[in-house]
Amino acid sequence: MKKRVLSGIQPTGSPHIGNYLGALKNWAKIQYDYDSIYCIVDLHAITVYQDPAELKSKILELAGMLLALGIDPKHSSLVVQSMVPQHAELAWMLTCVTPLGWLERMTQFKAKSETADSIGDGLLQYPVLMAADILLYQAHVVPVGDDQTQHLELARDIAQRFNSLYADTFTMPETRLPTVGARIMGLDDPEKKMSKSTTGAGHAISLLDDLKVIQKKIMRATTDSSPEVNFETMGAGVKNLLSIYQAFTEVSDDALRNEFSGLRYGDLKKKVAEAVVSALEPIQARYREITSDRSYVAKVLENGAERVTPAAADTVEKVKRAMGLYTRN
Ligand code: AQP
Repeated sequence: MKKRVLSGIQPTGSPHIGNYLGALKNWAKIQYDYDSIYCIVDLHAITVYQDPAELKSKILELAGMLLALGIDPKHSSLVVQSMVPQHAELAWMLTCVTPLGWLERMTQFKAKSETADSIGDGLLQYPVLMAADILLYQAHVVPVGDDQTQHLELARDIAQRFNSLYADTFTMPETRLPTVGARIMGLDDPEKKMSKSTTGAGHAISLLDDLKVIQKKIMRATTDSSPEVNFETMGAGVKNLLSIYQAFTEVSDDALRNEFSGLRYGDLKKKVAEAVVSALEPIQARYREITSDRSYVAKVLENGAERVTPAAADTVEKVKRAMGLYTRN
């Protein structure tokens, strides 16, 4: 039997090249080697306020984008998290075995709660819900960007704690990071992770950005005071641009060095822009085609939820039994 892969993305903002290179690119690549479940995690999105009308259309748009990126609904289950109620059900049960201190230590919680005006409980519980997403399907492999490593460790800790407290119930998930592009940084500030929720016109490249806008953003990206690429001394901005190029083109380290050593920053940026534009152009065309029929996208999501529900229900039943909750048989 094939091993199971599970990963998710929030329908917040517009997916950017960080999401793509850190996670989404791999989803399509590995889908035929695994029993694949890819989740649009709308329950995670509402840990911060979302405009209700916008959220619903963002879910459909994101589903369209995942299909445009090559997720094949014949092989992979594309699932909206809130359409499978067992995600929330299991999250509550796992909340009850998770020490508060584990959650307060999460760096993403600390960072988000420092900038938010008021902190909802959902923001603290976010990693427990993520653990539930993964453990619900007994996933073996979870392909994510580097920013999710700590949450994945927590998911394993929660699984281990549950297994030893009650009964051996959960499979231990393994984190799968890409070798290049695991953390793409903001173009305007290469010290900060590229993020959907960070505002600023020059920060992120959305997968749906106009191709001319993409070129402009890259040409304006922050570099450093040196005029040309030096692999020994380069700063974070140049390093980030080279990572973007390498992740898009999949050239080897040696080929990258040969191609870019001594190149002036203007030429480096032109090459990066060309690589990004030529990869995103066909994706955008597929996206337009797919989303011209919203009923097709909605049908894919219905089928996805239907396909995964038996596995989700099976795990919740096991957890209930293990915890001594009332079950019908
Ligand atoms: N900058 C990044 N570089 C590499 N991978 C990244 N990911 C996110 N940002 C980068 C990976 O993309 C997947 C989906 O991310 P998400 O939408 O679930 O949440 P996130 O990590 O919180 O992404 P954002 O863009 O920063 O969203 P907001 O601003 O809404 O919080 C994950 O696998 C993630 O690792």
